[in-house]
Amino acid sequence: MDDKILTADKATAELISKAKNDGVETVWDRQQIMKAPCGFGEKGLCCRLCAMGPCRISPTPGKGAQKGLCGATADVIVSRNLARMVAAGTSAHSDHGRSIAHVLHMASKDGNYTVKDERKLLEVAKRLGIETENKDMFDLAHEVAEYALNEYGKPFGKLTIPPSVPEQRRKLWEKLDIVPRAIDREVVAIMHSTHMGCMADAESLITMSLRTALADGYGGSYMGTEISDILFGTPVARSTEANLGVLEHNAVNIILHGHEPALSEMIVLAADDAELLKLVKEVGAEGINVTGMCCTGNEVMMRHGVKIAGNFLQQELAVITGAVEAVVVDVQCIFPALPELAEAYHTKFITTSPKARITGATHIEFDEATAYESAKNIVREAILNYKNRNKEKVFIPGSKNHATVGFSNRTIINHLDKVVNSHIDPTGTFKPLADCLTSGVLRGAVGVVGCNNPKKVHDQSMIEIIKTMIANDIIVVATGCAAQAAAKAGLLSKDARRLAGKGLATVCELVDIPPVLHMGSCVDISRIMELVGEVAKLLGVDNCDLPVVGIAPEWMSEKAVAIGHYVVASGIDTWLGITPPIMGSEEVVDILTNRIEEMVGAKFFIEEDPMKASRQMIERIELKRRRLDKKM
Ligand code: SF4
Ligand code: MSK
Repeated sequence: MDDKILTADKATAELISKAKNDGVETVWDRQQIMKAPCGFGEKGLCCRLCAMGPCRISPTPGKGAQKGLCGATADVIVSRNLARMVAAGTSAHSDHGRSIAHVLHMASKDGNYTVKDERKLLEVAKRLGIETENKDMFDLAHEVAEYALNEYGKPFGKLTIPPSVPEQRRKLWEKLDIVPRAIDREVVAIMHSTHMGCMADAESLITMSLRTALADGYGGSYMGTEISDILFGTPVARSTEANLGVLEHNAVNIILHGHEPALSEMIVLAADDAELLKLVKEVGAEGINVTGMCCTGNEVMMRHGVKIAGNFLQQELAVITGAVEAVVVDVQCIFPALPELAEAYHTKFITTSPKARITGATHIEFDEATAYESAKNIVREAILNYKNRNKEKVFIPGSKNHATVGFSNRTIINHLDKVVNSHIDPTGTFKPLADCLTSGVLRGAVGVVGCNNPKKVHDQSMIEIIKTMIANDIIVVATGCAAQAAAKAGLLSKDARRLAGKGLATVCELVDIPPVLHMGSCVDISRIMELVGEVAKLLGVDNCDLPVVGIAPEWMSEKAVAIGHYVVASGIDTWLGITPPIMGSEEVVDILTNRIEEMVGAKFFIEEDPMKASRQMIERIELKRRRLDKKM
């Protein structure tokens, strides 16, 4: 590997060097071996949907093949490929939501899973139109779970849209015929329409993609968040720490990686089990240090303050510290490279889900019916592995930062109510926030979300963008790996107020919040959608009228493509910091970055330079402010 700067994070840089010294490979080595990505694939121009192909369209208009064997043009091929990304992303989030709904369905008083947040259960039941009077809490929980599960496959009708969506937006979706039907149906509809010889019209495919993505944002993901809150508690503000420096020399280090909280919650519980703590002593360790990575990390960080070991591109580096007894994974964002890497150290790489089995892993299937016992077995494996740690191979970086996390919407409202009329007359709404936006004390809000991608310097774009936003009095809400980048850079600490403009710093001081609010995992972007919708409703406008934008500066996953589509369909301009595979079709680019605005009042911006993207976002926020002023 040359000496190119690969990361903005010191701990990451130190461990990339250690990897070199240890003679093990990381994503950055594989990137170098891969050389430049395939030019056709990069532009979305290759099609392998049938066995007459694969076909690829020349990226130079008028030169070389301009159509596939069936006559599919670049516009058709690019839009079909993009629609399939939306379908895959939607299915990942929504299947996560489904799993959590199944867990709620098995919740019971004395079982492994119970109801931690009865208030949330009642709120969700109410929004779904389920009678709550005189019902046993668990009967109600099971009814909510059944309702949720039916949303996936109901044969008739439309998805139940949450009340946070402003009336104007709901009507617009109806007019455009993009209100989703059953969640699974929308995914299947895309898979069908993109089958060889079916839909061959870019605009129609993009419209379908919007509908499918809305099934994710207001269906699968939304329920993933709400039901997790019911089961495990709605997050409240709490302190934690982030970066690989949270690993401990004398403890059994366990990394939880993936997405679904059903497993990680149980591991956190099992790590307190008296029998296991006795075993810890027997193996000569001082304790069990459970830490998180990616979104399952966010879930347990929000609810228990579990420390974050790192974000997406640090998953291999955690193993390379030589200090991790077990990496325990469920689904999504897990490198298949991990088992081989773990072999080079003493780390046990443990898969737990039948949805994500990985060759070379130790598979301990996590059974929700016997969740606590399954979790104990997994933790026991980690403890027993402590004796195999080779102290000479250990390097734990010193870097870690303090963070305040746990900003669910209820927590944000509680904080807002601490100020205006505080205890005397709490608003119980986002009104104080809406007032700050209309008065101009806060210029706007930006959601910074999404993954890391080795095409960019790790974490750098996210950090630069967040710093620029808060300096310009724009409050930041963050989820996923972007939130973890912010945590590692100290931007989730109250101390980061010193980097904020005067207006934002004052608000943060009064409300007792950091300038960047950690709102959770990737499915928790539903929290952001709810927040935006509620503020719009308070002001009597649509989402697209608010000075609010979203950005995924370093995205990589298909889930991010689905998210981008539902955020834009919700009326929120969305910046992509990595160019999506659409540049092979001028038509698709024009629809997504231009004409779509006439449909839904928002569009995509593609800008890889974080400073340019920041300037564009500020301009757009100020434009929206001027328009909002005229409306008010
Ligand atoms: Fe080629 Fe058309 Fe088949 Fe795609 S669907 S592989 S463009 S023939
Ligand atoms: S974990 S989807 S790398 S944000 Fe949600 Fe991080 Fe992206 Fe996975």
